[in-house]
Parts: sequence; structure tokens; C-alpha cells
Amino acid sequence: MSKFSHFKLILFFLPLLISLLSTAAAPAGRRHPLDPLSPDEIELIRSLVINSIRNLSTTNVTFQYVAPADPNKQSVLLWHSNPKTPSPPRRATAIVRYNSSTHEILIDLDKKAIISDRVYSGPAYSVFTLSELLDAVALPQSHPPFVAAMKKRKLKVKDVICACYSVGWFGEKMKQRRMVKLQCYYSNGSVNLYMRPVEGVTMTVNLDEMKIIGFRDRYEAPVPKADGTEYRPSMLKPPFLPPLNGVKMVQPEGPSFKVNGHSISWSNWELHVGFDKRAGSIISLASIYDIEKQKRRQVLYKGFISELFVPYMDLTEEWYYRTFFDAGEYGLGQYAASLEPLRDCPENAVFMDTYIAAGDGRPMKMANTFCIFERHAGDIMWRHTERAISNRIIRETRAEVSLVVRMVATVANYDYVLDWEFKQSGSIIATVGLTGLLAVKASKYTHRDQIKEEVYGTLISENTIGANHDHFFTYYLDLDVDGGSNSFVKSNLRTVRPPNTDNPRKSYWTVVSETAKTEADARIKFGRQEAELVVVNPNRRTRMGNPVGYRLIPKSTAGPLLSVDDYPQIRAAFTNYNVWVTPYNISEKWASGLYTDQSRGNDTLATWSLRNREIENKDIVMWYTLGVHHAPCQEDFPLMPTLSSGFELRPTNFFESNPVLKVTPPRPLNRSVCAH
Ligand SMILES: *[C@@H]1O[C@H](CO)[C@@H](O)[C@H](O)[C@H]1NC(C)=O
Ligand SMILES: *[C@@H]1O[C@H](CO)[C@@H](O)[C@H](O)[C@H]1NC(C)=O
Ligand SMILES: *[C@@H]1O[C@H](CO)[C@@H](O)[C@H](O)[C@H]1NC(C)=O
Ligand SMILES: *[C@@H]1O[C@H](CO)[C@@H](O)[C@H](O)[C@H]1NC(C)=O
Ligand SMILES: *[C@@H]1O[C@H](CO)[C@@H](O)[C@H](O)[C@H]1NC(C)=O
Ligand SMILES: *[C@@H]1O[C@H](CO)[C@@H](O)[C@H](O)[C@H]1NC(C)=O
Ligand SMILES: *[C@@H]1O[C@H](CO)[C@@H](O)[C@H](O)[C@H]1NC(C)=O
Ligand SMILES: [Cu+2]
Repeated sequence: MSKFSHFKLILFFLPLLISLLSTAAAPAGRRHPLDPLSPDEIELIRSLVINSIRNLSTTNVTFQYVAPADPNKQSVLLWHSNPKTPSPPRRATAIVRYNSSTHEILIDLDKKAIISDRVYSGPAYSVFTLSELLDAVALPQSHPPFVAAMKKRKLKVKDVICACYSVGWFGEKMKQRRMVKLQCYYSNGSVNLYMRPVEGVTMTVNLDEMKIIGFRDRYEAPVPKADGTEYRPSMLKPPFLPPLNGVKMVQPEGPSFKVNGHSISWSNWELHVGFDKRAGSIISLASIYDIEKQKRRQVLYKGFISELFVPYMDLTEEWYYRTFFDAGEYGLGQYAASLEPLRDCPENAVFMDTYIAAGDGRPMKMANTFCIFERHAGDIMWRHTERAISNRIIRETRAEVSLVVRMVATVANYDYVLDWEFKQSGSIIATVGLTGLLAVKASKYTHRDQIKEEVYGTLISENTIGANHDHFFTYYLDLDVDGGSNSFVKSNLRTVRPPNTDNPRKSYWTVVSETAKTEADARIKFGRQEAELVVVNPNRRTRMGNPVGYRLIPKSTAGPLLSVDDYPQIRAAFTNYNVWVTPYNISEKWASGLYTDQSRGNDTLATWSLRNREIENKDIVMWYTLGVHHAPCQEDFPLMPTLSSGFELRPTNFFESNPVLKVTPPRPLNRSVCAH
């Protein structure tokens, strides 16, 4: 269930350890309805599905996506507010592929029975499995045209490593087979294979038959040299920057949070951390204790990354199709990295393992998927120095400590550091950090001055073009501010000229607020106007009469630059606006549709929203797309320093006054702990 960074720290975590063990031993009936599937449940699903398929010996069965079916929201809330309420029925969805068709199977885990089995016959496909991608990349080694193409390039075939790329959809009318394209890289002399593409060769693999159905060797380009691509310190040549003095975050009394299964309580916050093959971390039931009102207040029913769209801008035959949906096609959870104590997370972190169903349906343990820690990074929570009163100086300052839940998704070349951070002030901050390896294209060029054609990127090293691309993270944010009935208020800041010309000023700005009545009123493209976007509960007001709310403060306002009729953009039309608001609907969860691989854009947030439903004083969901345009630069080579962006959900007239005025600073530690 959980393990700790350092053996000696176990002593300090003893109370926590005991609470974890007691959770593990708790009777099944007390399981949190939003918990991810346990290994036993995954096994059960597998055996039910396999047993239901006759003549198995002749059939390959692939479990593409297995997850708990979302329980009814009202039953979860009831269960959560009253521990005596029984858990809602525990169900699971399995999207299973066999006999060349996709089955959507709904399973009752309590009754251990299949409820329904429906064949989906649309043109799109569910998430890849790691095992099928591994099988696919092994195929070229025994594919004669490929072997010949590598020989021709004087490359050692066994050092050529291929990667699978989703094929996208470019207007094909007929349903296509389930496929990936392979692009290969040369690993001889460097582990940084992504910096060494073997350009010009593309293969297509039929994933159901697991065979190469297309091979094309269009041209040759020099494979970029291995020299300079290393990132392991043991293989790097000096000089190195000398190390800094030791830095660590110590909590000799242990962390201040408690982990109970997947539930976390820390200071005034309570939340649940779920896990999904597609989305990665799912934050649920985040609520904050209001010390003035002496009650716990709901904030976020559910928050997760619904999709991550990464289109590349290179139009050549080998590249045009690279328009990836990292959640819906690849699975951010499936690609979760195992976090390394002391490096990925500080010393005071607690780690959590997770399970997903592998391609064969069996539970696959993912160690150290999450780390949870208190961040004390030397920031100031609030302060003031008052010198105006004669003969005295008033000085009050509080150090910021926050709670971080972290996972890292390494989707092939890219690493995404995905943090959810909770502050005692009530703010929830989501941060994405982009690091890892760029997707680069091999080219004949070694100097910028040689380039006279469009190369769709930047020459970042000899023979290496860093391809232009975007990252669009679409967050699903089901805020329930003090309950389910919320409205979305956008406030534009307008410049006004004073009506009275005698005024010495010629302008000022004022806030013009408008409550969105329907979905169309709530579609926001950033960069057009300054807007303050607040999800309010119109039925709950502060003493001053302001509706209680939570505001979205974006750190990135980038939007798509592709034209709306471009096929990738049709599939990713949910990025056409930075913000959408929809009425809560249990089946509207994946912005790119339930089936994303080869999708055609007819089941996206953008199509659901065409209904233009009413969203005022209703249970609503806010969708925020955080975009990063990435025109690579030389510093991104051979490995990219983390580039961060994110957003803040910040209480706005939610509390009667500053909620951190009465935060007590962390207990002082004895000096000896940090003596030099
Ligand atoms: C299943 O197997 C049985 C006997 O092995 C055979 O008679 C039957 O035709 C098979 N059914 C299908 C659908 O392949
Ligand atoms: C099962 O998969 C193997 C390769 O993984 C393939 O050779 C075989 O044809 C597949 N069988 C069926 C019935 O699809
Ligand atoms: C496989 O599909 C074919 C037609 O698509 C169908 O006739 C056959 O019964 C299926 N086999 C199984 C085992 O479901
Ligand atoms: C999208 O269109 C395909 C046919 O092209 C259809 O099979 C599928 O059901 C449609 N999906 C939705 C959600 O409308
Ligand atoms: C493989 O790498 C080594 C070391 O960098 C180099 O000397 C050798 O020429 C490379 N071989 C091929 C076939 O690329
Ligand atoms: C929920 O959304 C789905 C897909 O958009 C739609 O088919 C269904 O009718 C919606 N349900 C309700 C109750 O609006
Ligand atoms: C700090 O030092 C005092 C006095 O030496 C001791 O009583 C106390 O237990 C120490 N606290 C911790 C957390 O080590
Ligand atoms: Cu990038």
C-alpha cells in the first residue's frame, strides 16, 4: 500500500503506518466509493470477462481500459456526509478488445456478475496497452525491409529502438484498422535515443493482428551524433558545477497529514486521491474546515486532467500525423513513473503505490506512483511591517507550508510533473512541469545559415531540429462551492471615461459582472479581455452579501493556433476555448471522447456543449485548458529543464475574512536538529 523514503523515518511515521495497516485490514464494506480498483477487484473483472468469452483458445483478449464505474454523485455525497450510509454499489467498466471488436462491459463487483456487454462499433479505439505497444516495437527487428533499410544506413539493427505513435484521423471516411506508426531511433553510444531519430523510415502496425502492414523508406538524413546527448552524470565529462551545501526538509515529528487508504487529511483540508489509467491522479471530495463557522465546507468534488493534446507542427509525410492525445490514447496513469525518494520528492514525503489492469487484465502494481509531502519552501504566507506608529515597529509574518500530491507521467520522451497543492488559505494550485526529452527530427543541417526551407522547428544541435508543438492540458474541475448548486460569473474589467469632464482623471476601470445562463455564455478564450472567472454558490452569501465563490486564476492563457477545420483541431475542439462550463453529467468526463484513438471529434466537450444547456444555479463543471506553445531552443537539448505552468483555484468571498490570520506557525524544532 505504501512505503517510505527512508527506513529510519519509519519510526516517525509509526502512527501513520498503523493507520495505513488498519485501513488495509478494514472490512470491504468500509471501502471508499471513489477508491481505485484493488488487485482483487481487477482479478475478479478479468476472470468474469474471460469466462464470458467462449472458445477462448482461439481468441486474443486485450483489456484496454478498466476502471471503477463512477458511482452516483448524490450517493457518494450521502456516504461521505454520513458514515452510517451504505456504500453505493461498486461497479466497474472494462473496455475489452477481442475478435476484432471493442466491448464495453459493465460489471457488478458486489454481485460478481457482468451487468451488460455492448459492442462499440464506431471508428475510434480505446487507450493502448503497454504490452501491445511493446509487442509492436519488437516487430521491425524481424521485418526484412526494415533490416535492409538499417543496413543501407550502416546502423546496427539491434541498437535501433522504435516508438509507437498514434495515427490520428485525417478525414478518412472508412473505419480504419487499429494501428500505430513506428518511428525509430538509434541507441548505439547513447541512452538518449530520442535525440537520434532514424529519419525517413515509417512503419505501420496493425495492433489487432500484431503485424507490420506498411513500410516506407522515403529518404535518408544523417542520424545526429551520440556525442553531447548524454544526461547521466557518470557518463558526462567534467567540469561540473560544484555541489551546494546540503539541503533537506526534516520533520522529526513526522508529517502533519494523515493518510487513510486513499484519503488524506491535513490541517484544514480533507481530500481523496484516486488513480486512473487514463487520467492519472484524480482529486475528489476536497473540502476545507472553516474555523470561524466551525464547519467543513465542500470545494472540489472532482478534479483531474481529462486530456493532454500535443500536436506537432511538421507537415512532412513522416510527421504530419503526430497529433497526440496523451491521456486518451496513451494514458497518463499507465505511464506514471515510479517516484524516487529524495530526488523526485523531498525527504519528508510519503509514497503511495497504485494498481492498474495490464493488457492481459491482470493487476499491475505501480510502485511509488504518488508522493505526498508538506512543502516548506521559504515562502511567505502573509506579512506586514508597520512603522507609522511612533516609537514602535509592528512586524508579523507567517511562513507558508502547503500540502502537495505529486505524480509524474513519462509518456515516452516527455516527462510531466503533475502536482496538486493545497494551501491553508483555501487555494488549490495545479502545476504542470514539462521536462524530459524533446521530439526531434534528424536533418542535414548543422548551422542555421544553411536553412533555406521551412523546417518546422529550431536547429538545437547539429543535424537536430526541435519540432514546434503545443501541450494543451484540459482539466476537469467539478467545483461544488458550498454544495452542488453553483453558477459561473465572469467579470470583465472595463475602461470607463468619467461622464463628468471636470474630473482631473480621464479614465478608470470597473468590474462588470455577468452570470452565465447557458453554456454559450461561459465559453472563454483568453487574451481577448481581462476576465475574472468565479464559480459561485448564489444561494450562499457572506455577511456582506457577496455570493461565496472560488476563482480561477490561470497562469497560462495560450490557445490553439491551428485552424478549426484542421483534422487534429476537430478532434481537439475542446481546446478551442480556454474555459467551458457544462452541467454535471456523469458520462461527460473525457473531453476528447470515451474513444480517442482515431476519434473524429463527434464525442467531445465541444459537441456536448452544442446543446447549450442551462448552467445557472446548477451542479456545474468547469473545464480549463492550460496551453503551452513550445518552439524549442538549445537549452532544451539534450534534456529539457523543467518548464512550469498551472493555475490556482482561489477562494473569493468564500470566507468572511482572511482564513490564515489564525494559522499557527509550525511547532518550533529544537535547534540541534538543524545545527551546522
Ligand atoms: C466454439 O467451440 C465449439 C467446440 O470447440 C465449436 O463447436 C463452436 O463452433 C465454436 N464456436 C465459435 C463461435 O467459434
Ligand atoms: C493472436 O495474437 C497473435 C499475435 O500476438 C496472432 O498471431 C494471432 O493471429 C492472434 N489470434 C487471433 C485469433 O486474432
Ligand atoms: C467473432 O466475430 C464474428 C463476426 O464478426 C462472429 O461470427 C463470431 O461469433 C465471433 N466470435 C466470438 C468468439 O465472439
Ligand atoms: C460518432 O460517429 C460515429 C460514426 O462515424 C458513430 O459510430 C459514433 O457513435 C458517434 N459517436 C457519438 C458520440 O456520436
Ligand atoms: C557505435 O557507437 C560507438 C561509440 O560511440 C562508435 O564508435 C561506433 O562507430 C558506433 N557504431 C555504429 C555502427 O554506429
Ligand atoms: C449526458 O451526456 C450524454 C453524452 O453527452 C448524453 O447522451 C446524455 O443524454 C446526458 N444525460 C443527461 C441526463 O443530460
Ligand atoms: C526539544 O528539546 C527539549 C529540551 O531539550 C526536549 O524536552 C524536547 O523533547 C525536544 N523536542 C523534540 C521534538 O525533540
Ligand atoms: Cu514541449
